[in-house]
Amino acid sequence: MFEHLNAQAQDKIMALMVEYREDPRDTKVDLGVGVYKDPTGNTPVMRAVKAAEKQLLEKETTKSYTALGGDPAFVKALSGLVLNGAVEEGRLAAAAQPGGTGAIHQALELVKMANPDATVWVSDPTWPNHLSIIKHLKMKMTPYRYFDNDTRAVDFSGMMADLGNVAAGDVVILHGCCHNPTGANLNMEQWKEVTELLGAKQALPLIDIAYQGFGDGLEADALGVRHITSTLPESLIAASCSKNFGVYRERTGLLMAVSPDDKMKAVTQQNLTHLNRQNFSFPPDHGARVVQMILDDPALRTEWETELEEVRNTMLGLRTQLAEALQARTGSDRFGFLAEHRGMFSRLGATPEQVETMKEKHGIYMVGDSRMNIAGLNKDTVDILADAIVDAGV
Ligand code: PLP
Ligand code: TYF
Repeated sequence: MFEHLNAQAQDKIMALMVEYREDPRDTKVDLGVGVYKDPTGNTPVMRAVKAAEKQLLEKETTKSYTALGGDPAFVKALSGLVLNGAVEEGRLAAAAQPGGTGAIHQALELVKMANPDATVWVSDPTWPNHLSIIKHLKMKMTPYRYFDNDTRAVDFSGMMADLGNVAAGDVVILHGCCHNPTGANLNMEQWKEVTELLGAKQALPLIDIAYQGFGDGLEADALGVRHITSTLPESLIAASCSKNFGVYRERTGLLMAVSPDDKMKAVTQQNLTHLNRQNFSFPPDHGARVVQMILDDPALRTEWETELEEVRNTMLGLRTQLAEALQARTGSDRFGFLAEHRGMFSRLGATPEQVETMKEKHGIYMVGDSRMNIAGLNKDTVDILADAIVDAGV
């Protein structure tokens, strides 16, 4: 039987993680996989998460099944964090998922059930897992222009021109904030134009929001998703708690589906629950419960928001420091985009050869497309990176 299986392409980001671990140099710098790291290089359990887990250990009286769509209190709390009332309850169906990835997968399965002919439009570039999930589900896919390699900002006119070709019933994946891998994001005016275009085309947005709170703040990062979901009759939102709660391995996420009215919401909800049942039955609960406890308890919530703000400001500080270090070394402002980008990532714009040089010669690990995880830096390694960037001739 298994001789009929084909070899599979490996996940390049995960492969880089292994390569980094095996590098014996103690000066090495990991800018690969997208996990937040504190200045000592540790990915901490957030203070509010620890506190909620302690409470849970004391108070939890059962580990019996929850509901197929996940714990309703979690669904309410997380949908509140993302949408904050932008969509009426009577239009919002939702089901908890194993991480943001689970939510994206389930969203696309739902689309396939509703419209097997749908083309899925993805930004060029996008998170590689979008591409592999679409391929796995045997769906049609078309990229739309997104990143201008020269300015390292969004190529908005290219994006709008390409999205002008979407057909009714197609799906357009948008990053809610903190675009992965580029770090270049839509402004509010641009969100409005995209919303109008998708509305006119009768296309369905699927908003992947995995970094709420990592860009400009919890509220600011959700303005795009709130605008699009409150304006269009239908939309899908895949939310992840992996990064902003630091619960990566707990697999905590939510798929939300906005329908035009309550009748359609009821059917959509049945389909979301149905998909959970087919794929894994009950979603994981531990991370979801911890997130719900934090969001619903004012003291825990304040503690979490405070730490998230520290995380965000640390990354912003590193961005400014790196842009300044490069300005000082090159005498040019061409790396100023690093301070403009938001979230964990920036695409530096180096060639694969330059990326290789930085790895081999300087022990700096970034993804082959020159995506850097800014959180992998600290005050001391910024200068090492700036020297390497100049030395590699970027
Ligand atoms: N979407 C994007 C763009 C991401 O970068 C991630 C990252 O980890 C996710 C979704 C979902 O992550 P997870 O499945 O760990 O929640
Ligand atoms: O892009 C990243 O680095 C994160 C983490 O298969 C990640 O989103 C990377 C690869 C993967 C799952 C998560």
